[in-house]
Amino acid sequence: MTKKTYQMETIACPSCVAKIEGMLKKTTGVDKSEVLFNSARVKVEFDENTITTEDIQNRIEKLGYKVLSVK
Ligand SMILES: [Cu+2]
Repeated sequence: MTKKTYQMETIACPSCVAKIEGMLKKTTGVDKSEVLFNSARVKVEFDENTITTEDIQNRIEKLGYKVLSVK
């Protein structure tokens, strides 16, 4: 399992949290995810053989949230 933290610009409201979490739950290869509203971070544990760091970033950005950095 790989663990990455995606730093977002902002997460505007709790429904954004639900939207991002819902998407990650449905994403094949993602094992665990946590969206931290206050720090605007998304923590993801995933199987790198199934999905890449960039794929996850693209999926988050497709929902309309800019990812500033990943670590
Ligand atoms: Cu929102």
